[in-house]
Amino acid sequence: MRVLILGGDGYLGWPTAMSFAAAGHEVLAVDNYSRRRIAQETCSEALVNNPNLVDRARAFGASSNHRIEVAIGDCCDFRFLEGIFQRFEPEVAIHYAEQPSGPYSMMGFEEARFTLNNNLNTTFNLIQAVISHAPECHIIKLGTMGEYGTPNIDIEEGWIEIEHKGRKDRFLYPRQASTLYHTTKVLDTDLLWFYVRTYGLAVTDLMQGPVYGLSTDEVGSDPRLMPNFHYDDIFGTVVNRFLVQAVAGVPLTVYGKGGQTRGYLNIRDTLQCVQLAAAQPAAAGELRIFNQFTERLSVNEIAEKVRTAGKRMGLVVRIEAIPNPRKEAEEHYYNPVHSGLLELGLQPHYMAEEVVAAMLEEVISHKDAIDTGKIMPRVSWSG
Ligand code: USQ
Repeated sequence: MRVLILGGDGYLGWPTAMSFAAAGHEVLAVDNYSRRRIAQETCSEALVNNPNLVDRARAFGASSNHRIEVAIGDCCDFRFLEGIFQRFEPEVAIHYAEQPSGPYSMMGFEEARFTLNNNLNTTFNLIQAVISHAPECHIIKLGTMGEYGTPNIDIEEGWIEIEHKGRKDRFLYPRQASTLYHTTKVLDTDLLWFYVRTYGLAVTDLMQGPVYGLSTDEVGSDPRLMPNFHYDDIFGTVVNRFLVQAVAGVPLTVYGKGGQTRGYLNIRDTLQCVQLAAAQPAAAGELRIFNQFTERLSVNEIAEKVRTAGKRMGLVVRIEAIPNPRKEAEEHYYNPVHSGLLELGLQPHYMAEEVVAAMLEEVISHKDAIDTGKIMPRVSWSG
């Protein structure tokens, strides 16, 4: 397949590009480096200094013989994106080209405005490019489990059937996000659903939980091919942050009561899920939604897992609850369905002790690069 990856320089975009290229697909990765810019502006650089996208693609090509074509540009610029579609004629477009940080979106007016503009404009432009130039192209859109929030009822897989005054219909499951970033994903979903209904597009929306991990099969032992592994409060997801904190000897930063429960997945499983969705596409006129995670864990449970694995390796891991900088429920019901991707063939990698230990080993090999100044939360909207 001709696979277009928007946001191909990101934590997930880059490993996705390598995995599709390694599987024999023709890959074009597009990025405007906005995450690198924000990381520099907010002192949130990744643990390892990842080469730029052109250099990474060259390094991957030299070691694997698989080619990744690169285009640097902004998907908010419709003429640029349209040119990519005209030239490459993608059969599948995987959309990661969004500002992915909740905390960044809550920093202030400019950050909020950028997040809103960037995320909605890229989604809108992608839809328009597909309608105009590749109506058969399957859109795989990265959504987030955070769109649903933490309702006091079971979370269905995208849709819910409602019976009201004796009549029934099927609707998008209600969404109530807790950051502006997550809210932009809710708005994306509405945009996509409108265009699916109206123009018969084929769309898969992957409602992903927080991802963890530093490596994928294609990285091998070449640090230049590593995903951008962040441990700061802006881009670092909680598991990745705890791994670095454990290695640095800093107490694990549990926010508030630590009962916040989410659906987590290993970065290797993100790649599997996207590959499975691409190989078994949505039908024309279908908005297919999967809840993309493999296991439900609270922040306290994750902290315990890191402490236990660390102990086995001689690390003394302390856990210290700190005031929660976020406005979110700290004790809540959480029971999302997640059977769709398993039915497509997902083979989960769970967060077992040896998996956590292996990730700690990898972080230890980069211990000297840890900057403990990047660990404590700097953005708060808890009021
Ligand atoms: N948390 C802590 N301590 C920390 C960092 C986080 O207790 O040091 C808590 C947070 O308060 C939250 C939970 O851990 O309750 C998850 O936080 P996170 O930063 O790992 O994840 P989140 O901000 O929700 O966002 C991340 C990605 C985002 C993706 C989302 C999936 O940055 O792009 O959409 O995970 S989900 O959370 O399911 O919405």
